[in-house]
Amino acid sequence: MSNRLNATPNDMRAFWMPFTANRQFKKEPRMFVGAKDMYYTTHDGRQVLDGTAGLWCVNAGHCRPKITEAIREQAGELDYAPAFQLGHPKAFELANRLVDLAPEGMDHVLYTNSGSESVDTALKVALAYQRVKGHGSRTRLIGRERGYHGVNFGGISVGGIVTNRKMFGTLLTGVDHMPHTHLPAKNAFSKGMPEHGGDLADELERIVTLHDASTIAAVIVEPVAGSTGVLIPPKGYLQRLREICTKHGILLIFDEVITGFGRLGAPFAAQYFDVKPDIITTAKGLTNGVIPMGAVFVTGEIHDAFMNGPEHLIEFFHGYTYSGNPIASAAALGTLDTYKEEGLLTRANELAPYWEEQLHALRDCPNVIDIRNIGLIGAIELKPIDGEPTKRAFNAFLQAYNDGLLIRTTGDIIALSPPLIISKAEIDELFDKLRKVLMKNI
Ligand code: PXG
Ligand code: PLP
Repeated sequence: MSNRLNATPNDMRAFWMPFTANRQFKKEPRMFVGAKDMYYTTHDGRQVLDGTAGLWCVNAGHCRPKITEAIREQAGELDYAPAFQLGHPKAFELANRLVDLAPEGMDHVLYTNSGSESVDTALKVALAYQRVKGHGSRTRLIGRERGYHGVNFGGISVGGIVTNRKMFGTLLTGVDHMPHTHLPAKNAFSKGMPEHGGDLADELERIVTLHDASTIAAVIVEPVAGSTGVLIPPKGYLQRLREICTKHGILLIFDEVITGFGRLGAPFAAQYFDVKPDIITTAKGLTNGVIPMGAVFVTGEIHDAFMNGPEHLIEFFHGYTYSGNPIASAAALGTLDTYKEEGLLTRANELAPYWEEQLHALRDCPNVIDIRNIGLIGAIELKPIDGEPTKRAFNAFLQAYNDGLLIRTTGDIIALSPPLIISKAEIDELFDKLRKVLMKNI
């Protein structure tokens, strides 16, 4: 108890915490004070198995030496370089390394500092691209119900989570949404890609007919929706979206903030599903979550369309003070080295069958109404408590935390996405702990 008093600040009022039940938290704080590999250390000295890679970002596990060292060295050598009209070598080295990992033809990257910034950057690139190509009437953006694309205005406009949108006015105009693909009545307890719902991609055709293709710039989707409760694309769905976009001259943006950097067993979901978008947004796993950084990948065709006009003029009026920040770039290089040395970007492939088996073994636990998985992602959907939606899953989160396991919940869904270094023994530990939680009267 004395530890806890030492580690917990006396006054926690000033920090208005993000996406947090602030009053509940401040009455009963949950603090991490250390981390190594698969485990966090809490303020009261307990080890907590990281079942979520932080917030889907610590793909190589915690406090990895190559990353820590790269940051330390860079901080002592070049701390900051202006991002506009000046450069530093590591940002270029990193961009080359990144395009080598990306699907063929995605030859250029723009840097950001988060997934939300990556999304807004991608939407702006798409609109500006249509304009420089002489298609200035293509101003509409199409998202999807239950999509999560971060919290900035562009991202919540194309996003489809009501609570993230309803307080914030009219948002971007000219946005439409496709239906989501979550069909529990047909697909519950699917392993991998569900059988039913591929035809929902044809809803895009309907939207195109309604607005006319000449008004639509881009479609943005998460290949696997994470935040909104792990919605896995039905068989054929992403291929069909690609066909419709190509047919109508609409850009397809994959938001790979969660799926990027090995979560499914390939560097990007685009490769895993063998569907090539025109733009990919990333963040999180790019630096192992350690330093804020994102990257937006675009095709050579998109990039080259901007490289016109007098050479002394800026080609694209967009960028951040910290785009390609030296310490972030160094952290990303250390991360890519770690991924490469340990084969982490394909490791989820090896683990997926065992992961799937252990996850689906929870099917007999009380209140479990669906289980789904892909790559090293799992979701367990719980029956909501009557009149108190979200409470059962939140109770599970609190119980798991107390029992030494970090899980993530959204609505009444438990999402699991451990670091890609997890061992089979740690997978066993994760599901043993989770089973005990689910067996309690939560
Ligand atoms: N796009 C997608 C697909 C995301 O999942 C963002 C954009 C925004 O990224 P930033 O870096 O601005 O947060 C995300 C982020 C969760 C959870 O538990 C998911 C995210 C963030 C925090 C928690 O599901 N996704
Ligand atoms: N870069 C990174 C970060 C990787 O993880 C990998 C493969 O996992 C690669 C590059 C490709 O490396 P190699 O040419 O050794 O297969």
